Amino acid sequence: MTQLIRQGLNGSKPQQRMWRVHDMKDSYDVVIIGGGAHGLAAAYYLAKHHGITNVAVLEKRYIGHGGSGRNTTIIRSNYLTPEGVLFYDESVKLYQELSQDLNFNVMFSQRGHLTLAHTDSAVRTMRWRAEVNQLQGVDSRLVYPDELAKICPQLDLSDHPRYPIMGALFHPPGGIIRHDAVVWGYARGADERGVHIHQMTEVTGIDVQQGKVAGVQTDRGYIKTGVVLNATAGWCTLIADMAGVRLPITTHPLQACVSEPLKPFLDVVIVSGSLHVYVSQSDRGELVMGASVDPYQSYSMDSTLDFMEGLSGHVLELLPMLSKVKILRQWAGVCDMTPDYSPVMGLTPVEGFLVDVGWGTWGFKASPVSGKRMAEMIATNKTPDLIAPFRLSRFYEDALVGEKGAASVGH
Ligand code: PYC
Repeated sequence: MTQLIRQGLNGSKPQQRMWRVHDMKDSYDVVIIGGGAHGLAAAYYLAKHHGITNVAVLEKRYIGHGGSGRNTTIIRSNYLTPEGVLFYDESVKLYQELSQDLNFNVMFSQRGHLTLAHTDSAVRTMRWRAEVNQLQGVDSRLVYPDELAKICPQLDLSDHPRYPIMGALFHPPGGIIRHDAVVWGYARGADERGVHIHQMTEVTGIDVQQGKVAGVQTDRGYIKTGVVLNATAGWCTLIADMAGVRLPITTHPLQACVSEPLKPFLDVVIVSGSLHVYVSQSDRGELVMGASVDPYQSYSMDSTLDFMEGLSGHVLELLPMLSKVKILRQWAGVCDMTPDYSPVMGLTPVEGFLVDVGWGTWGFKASPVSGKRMAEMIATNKTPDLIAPFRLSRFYEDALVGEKGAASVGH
């Protein structure tokens, strides 16, 4: 800060930019489509772990313009399936080291995560999740109102609400992070190692010849490449269509909002599947709140009054003392929903066309692990065990990874 003020006063040159602008080359070893946390993480780990640096990340707008800059920053690994728990656990561990790894503060606050249960069947699901989590070595347990009152005294634990709280899954390693910092940190780390980040560069076609990727057409010219990674989340089916690959994915808007800043009072993340809400307090004091995806398919990133009214009513059932708090802003992103609420990662029928998609409302928290494992897959040409359950072919093999019970809210 002092340095910034000094530079402002004496007119000296600003610090070096965090990532540079390059001319686009005619050819790259790997082209990653999508400059969100997933695409940038894959580029970073390709360069850092595998020495593959002739890589382009193509982003049609600015980096982090999609889900990475629009999510509600929750990190957790308290999933329902063993496959999901192991996968997200690696992500939490990578997030724990990320500030040091990137030499950039991503402000990961492991303040604990509560998934509330308001019905007998929700208590049963929380117990089930706790058992699966513990078997995989992940810290999660079922807590009842007496303990909940100590963890989060602000909650209305009385029998006044329509759906009184009966218990919760408590996951101490869960928390929140600064999502933009994750994007910027990965971008800087990838750029430092030689990756080219091309913003405002839209992919308009994928050149497939004899079943193999041969190149990518963009609005700035043609790039020759043998490997394309589709990391475009809500827009992933549009990109896959260009390669002739069909994905079992539909795109839905997901809305969120923040309140005016309040003095710090909430030091845990609260989620209620039955009420379809999640709330946390950011380091700036704003309450960050969201709900489930909109119940219609759309690429619209407009926000609606309907969402705001529904969300407010549900948040007030949990935290009635917020009734006078004002909303500062609201926004929307688009989510690539899969039938089993798990991602789709790895090979497709087109050689050289890989996917890191199907991230629905659970994608940001997987950025490090998906980046690391997709980079490993590109470098070794082998599917890492950790992501094998998420292969595209599971939809033809009757091997779905049913994760709906652990999606943060009811969809
Ligand atoms: O899965 O934790 C989650 C989540 C939070 C917001 C949307 N999804």
